[in-house]
Amino acid sequence: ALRGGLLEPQDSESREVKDLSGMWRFRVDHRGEGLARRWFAAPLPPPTQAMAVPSSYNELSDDLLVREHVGLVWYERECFVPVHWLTSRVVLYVGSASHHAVVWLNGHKVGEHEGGHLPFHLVLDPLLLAFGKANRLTLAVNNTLTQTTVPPGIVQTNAAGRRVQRLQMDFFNYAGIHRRVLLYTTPATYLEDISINTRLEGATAHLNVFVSTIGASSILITLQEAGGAVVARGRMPPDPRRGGRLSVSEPRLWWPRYMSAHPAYLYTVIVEVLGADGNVSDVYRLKFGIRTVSVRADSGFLINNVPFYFHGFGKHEDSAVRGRGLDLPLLVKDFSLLGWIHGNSVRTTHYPYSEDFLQLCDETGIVVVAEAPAVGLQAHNMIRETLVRHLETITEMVARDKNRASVVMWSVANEPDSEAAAAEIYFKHLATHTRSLDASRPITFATFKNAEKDVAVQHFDVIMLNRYHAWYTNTGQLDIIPTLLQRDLLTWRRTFGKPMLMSEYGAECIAGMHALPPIAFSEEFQSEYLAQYFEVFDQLRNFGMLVGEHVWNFADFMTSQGVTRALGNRKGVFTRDRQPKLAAYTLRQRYESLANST
Ligand code: GCB
Repeated sequence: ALRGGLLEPQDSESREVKDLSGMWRFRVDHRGEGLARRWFAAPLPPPTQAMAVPSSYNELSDDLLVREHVGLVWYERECFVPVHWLTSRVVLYVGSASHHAVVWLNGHKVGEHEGGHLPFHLVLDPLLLAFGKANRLTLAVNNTLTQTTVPPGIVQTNAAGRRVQRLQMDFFNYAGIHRRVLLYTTPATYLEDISINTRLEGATAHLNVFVSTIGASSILITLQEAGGAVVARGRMPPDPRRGGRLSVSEPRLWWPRYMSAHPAYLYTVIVEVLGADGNVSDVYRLKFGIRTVSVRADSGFLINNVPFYFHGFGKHEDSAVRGRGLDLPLLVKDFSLLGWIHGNSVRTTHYPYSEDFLQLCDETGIVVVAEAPAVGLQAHNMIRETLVRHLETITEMVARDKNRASVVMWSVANEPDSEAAAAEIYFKHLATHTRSLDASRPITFATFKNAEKDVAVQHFDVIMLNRYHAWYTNTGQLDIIPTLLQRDLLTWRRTFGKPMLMSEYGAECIAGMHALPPIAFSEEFQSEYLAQYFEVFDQLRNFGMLVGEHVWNFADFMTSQGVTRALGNRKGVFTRDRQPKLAAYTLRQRYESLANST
C-alpha cells in the first residue's frame, strides 16, 4: 500500500535531482531464468544490448519475439552518488515501469511496484549505497497481464510452445521503463505530501492546505503570484489532519482555455518545512490553479460555477518507435495540434498519463478527465483480488494528481461489463473509495452498455458513453446515426437524470483512402460519420443534458494484431505521425465554433 506521498521530484534549495535517463544495458529474459540465476547479483550476463530509457522496448528490435515478448526483461546501469548526499535521504523515482518492476541496488532488493502507469519512490538504505562511488542499479520489468491485474489479460501458450498475451483492451501492451528514472534527495526533515482544497465564497478563495511532514516543528506556506508577489502567507502546525488556511480576495482563477481571455493562471505555493531548531529544512514549490468543480443534473458540469462543455479527445501515449515512452517533442506537437483544432479537453484513456502531460494541461488550460488503468474488466475479473489492486491504483492516481487544476474528474474504468451482477458491488466500492480520497471532484467511468441494464452507473456523478453507431453495427449506414443516438441518449437521461459526456465515438480511416459517396475506411466517411453526431449533440447540449463530446481518437495508435486492425487502430483524426486527415478539418470547424460560443 502507498505510504507517504507521490510528490514529483524537484530541485530546490534543499533538494537535488539526478536524471538517470539515457542508455541502459538491457536483456530480454526469453527463458525466464534471470531470477533463478540471480542476474541482479552481478552485472547482467552477456549478451546485453543498449536500451533507451525512457521508451518501450517493443518497437526497437527487428525480432518479433522481442516485440511480442511476455515476461521479464532486465535493465541495468551504473550511477554515482555524491559524497555530500550522505546527510540526505536518497530516493529512487521511477516514473512508470510496465507492468511490474523489481529493483535491486548493488545486488540488494530495494523494492517493487505493480501498475504500469504510475510512479513509485523507493528510499535507498544508506548502508547499501556507495557514496562517491559507482552503484549498480538493476530493474526486472514484467509485462504479464493476468486475470487479476489491472488491466486484466490472459497468457496462453501457442502451438509453437511460446507464451502469448491475450488482451482485453484495444491497444498494444507496450512495456519497459516508460518515463524518467531519477535519484533525488530530501533533507531528513522534509515534506512528504501536500493537498489543497479550494472553496470560493463570493470574491474570496479559501485554500485549505493539508501537509504531511517528517520531523517538522512547523510549516510556512506562501502563495505567490506568477510575477512573484506574495499574496498570502501562513504558519501551521505539523499536524496532517488539521491543515491550515490561506485566503485570497479577488483571486485570479484558473479557467479552461476559451472561457477566459487569460486562461490557465497558476500561482506558486511554496512550502517551507521548519525543523526542531526552527530553521527551514525543506522547500517545495507547487504550481497551483485556483478553481472549483461541481456537477448539477439541471445545469451540467460547472467550473468556477460556470457551465463547461468538453470538446476534445480520447488519446493514447503512443507513437512510432518510442511506443509508450515519454516523448517531450511529441507532447509539444500534440499540444500544438490541440490548439489548432480548438480542443479544450482530454480523457487520459485508458491509464494515467505522464506528469509532463498534466503539467502542460495545467499550463495551457486543457481540462482533463483522469482515468485509472482499468480497461476491459469482465464479470470474472470483478473479484476481491482485482478490486484490491484496482483500489490501490486509484489511490496512487489521486495521490499523484490531486493538486492539478486541469484534472476535473476521476474516471475509475473504461468499458467494464457493467451489466454483470458482480459490477454492482464492485463499482460501489470503487465509487466509495474514490470519494473518500477526494470529495472535491465528480467521479465517472466510461460505459458501453445499455441504460436499462447497467448496474454501475447509479453510483457515479457523470455518465460517460462510448458509442459506435453505424460502425461496429450497421456498418456504413450513416443515416441511422441521429435516430439511434438520440433515442440512446434520451433513454440514459430518463433512467438516471445525470449529466452525460459522449466519451467516445468515431470511425476508422486509412489516411489517403478516398471514396465518394463515402464508404467505411475512407477520409470522406470518417469526416461524414463525425458530422452525423453533431446535430444530436447540439440538441442535448441546449438542454444541459450533454456536457461534452470526445472523439475517438486524437491519433492513430498501435494495437495487438487482428483482422480488424491494419497496423493498429485508425480512428485518429490525425495519423500516427500527427498529420491531419479530412476529419480533422471537419472537427476543427466544429470545435472552433464551440470555442467561440463559450
Ligand atoms: C472502445 C474502447 C477503445 C477502442 C475503441 C475502438 O470503446 O474504449 O479502447 O479503441 O472502442 O476503436 O473500438
